[in-house]
Amino acid sequence: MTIPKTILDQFHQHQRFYILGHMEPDGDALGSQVGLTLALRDWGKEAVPVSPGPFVRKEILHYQEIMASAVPLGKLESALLVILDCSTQERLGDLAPIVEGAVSVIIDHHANGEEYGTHRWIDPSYPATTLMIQDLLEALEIPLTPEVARELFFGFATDTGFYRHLDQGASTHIRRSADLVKAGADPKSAFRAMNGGRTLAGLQLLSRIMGRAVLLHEGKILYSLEEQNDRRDLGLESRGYGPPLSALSVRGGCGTGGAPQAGVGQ
Ligand SMILES: [Mn+2]
Repeated sequence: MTIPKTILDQFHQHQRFYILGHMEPDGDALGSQVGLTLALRDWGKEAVPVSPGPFVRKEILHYQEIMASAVPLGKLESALLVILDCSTQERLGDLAPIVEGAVSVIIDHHANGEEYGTHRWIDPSYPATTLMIQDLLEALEIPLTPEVARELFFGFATDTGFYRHLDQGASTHIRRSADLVKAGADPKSAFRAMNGGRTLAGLQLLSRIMGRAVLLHEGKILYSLEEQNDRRDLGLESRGYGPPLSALSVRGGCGTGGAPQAGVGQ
């Protein structure tokens, strides 16, 4: 953990924070945003989580009501913009223009991002942005409450596919996740939040998609498609089946049986 001192100074120096994340938010973006927001409030600061949405993924729909959708421009002056899990300015969607002229801190674990913002802490060795927030809170000596721990664990769990995408080098990360459980996170509830709420129609959609799957290039690529009529036929509006990556892990393809990586750790 090497958090640039300039980043820590920004948190000490500001009183008002807007906590932003990428568009089409996932558990890591939202868990980081809400976890940091709650922790900053505990620390005596003003913090508002802001998301450009849209809220598509089933496991995060409940976040929509607690996220603001815009930053009031009159209040931007003297505030710090904290942008989490967002590798490019463009991924902020409608919120992207407010970065110009504001003081911002970018905290992200994507390796392939672009340089934007005022102060940057980018570290691809982290499997989730929530773990960076956990280290940040420790460096700022802000204690982990059960609420904050639950948010951070949720992001960690979604970005690691509930530990599935971690390898032998991950012992430190796993130990850090144990600290979250000790502070009040509940793995069983997080797993249920990630995977619960499936409908029969959602599974039938997945069944259609799997029925069309084809292996190419000696098993290195598995592709399938969803047809335009599928959702309408089944009366589905949102993506009710969850990311089918684990379902796409097959013998005879994809190297050691791991799922194709598209969409993992976004
Ligand atoms: Mn992430």
